[in-house]
Parts: sequence; structure tokens; C-alpha cells
Amino acid sequence: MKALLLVDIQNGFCPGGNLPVADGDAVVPVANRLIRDGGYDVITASQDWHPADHGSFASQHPGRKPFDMGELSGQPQVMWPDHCVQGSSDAEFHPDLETDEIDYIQQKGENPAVDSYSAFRDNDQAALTGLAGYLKAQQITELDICGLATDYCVKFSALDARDMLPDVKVRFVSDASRGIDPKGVADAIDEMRSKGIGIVTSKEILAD
Ligand code: VGL
Ligand code: ZN
Repeated sequence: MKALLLVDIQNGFCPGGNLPVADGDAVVPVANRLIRDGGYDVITASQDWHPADHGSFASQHPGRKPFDMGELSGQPQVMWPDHCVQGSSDAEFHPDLETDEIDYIQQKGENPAVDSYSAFRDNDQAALTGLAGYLKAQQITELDICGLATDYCVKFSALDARDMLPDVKVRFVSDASRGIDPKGVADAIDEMRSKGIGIVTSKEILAD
């Protein structure tokens, strides 16, 4: 059983959004091809879904500017611009993403006191989402992961998948992903590779 995880392909991370990733919308046509022709049995997607007073927002920390380093619940935390607020258009999936075939949507980042880059659990690893349980119930053996942003939510989702689904072959789909910081992306790919995550392109998947 093969599964695809589309990470945070939302307006907020695309040009015109509140936390835009350069070229973020370029992942949409690639994701659509994977959804249609990637041979997946199960398609899942995550959605960054913050309350308006989320503690990762610089606006909640007097004197901090977006992209400063700060603290959240005693942990170092990037201070983000307000983004992906629940129910706002910023939090919607990109309008061109073909969402009809998505079997399971995992919203995350709802607890104002902790950030949740990974679609599987909060950054402090205390609370799990339902995604790992869902994928286990589907008896998946392969999981391909792509989306936004490579150096944050895609990377942490892939590392948690590797950790929490030990019998599943996990791969990162590079051309269906974009990141915030070029150095961060290169480091993220090195880290994923070193932890046993395969690095593939959509071409290789679509050729199979
Ligand atoms: C993300 C920063 C803050 C992401 C989410 O989806 O990569 N990055 N919230
Ligand atoms: Zn966020």
C-alpha cells in the first residue's frame, strides 16, 4: 500500500500568502500529477491551522519582529508572521490543488502554546495527531512526502514518519517541494538522507 502526504500546500505558503515560500505554487501542478498518476492507494494532506493568537506569531510577543528568534513554552522558536489562521483564506489549500482525491486531512498547530511543524506531532513531541494511526490502519508500506516548506514542515514530517512508522519506506519528493531558506533546504535534504529517507523526483515516481 502506497501513500502520499501533501504537506501544507496552502495559500499562506504561496506567493501572495502571509508566509510565502519562493515559487511555492510551483509544487501544485507536480502534486496534482502525483495525485492523479502516482499510483497511490491513499492520499493524505496536512493543513497548518492556527488560532489567531498562536504563540509562534511575532504579533503575540511584544517587541519581536517576524523571523526573529524567540521562545515558546521554554523552547527556541522562530517568530513567524501571522499565517494560516483557522478559517481564513490564507489557511485554505491552494485553489488549483486537486483535493477531491484526498482521503484524510490532518490539521495541526491548533495549540497556541506549542508549534507543530510535523503533521505527526507537536514540536515538543508531547501530543500526537491522528496521522500515524490513520496510516497504520491503512497498512501502508510506502510513504512519499512533499509540499511546503522543505526546511520546516516537510522535513519534520518526514523525520517523524521515519521514527513513528519504522516498517514504512519513506521518501521525499524534491520537485514537489519548496523551502523557505536555500541553506535550510540543503541541510534538510542532507539530514533526511542521513536518517534513511529516500530522495526522489516526481519523474521517477511517474515512470514506475
Ligand atoms: C511552516 C513555518 C511555520 C511550514 C508552518 O508549513 O513549513 N513553516 N508554520
Ligand atoms: Zn505555522
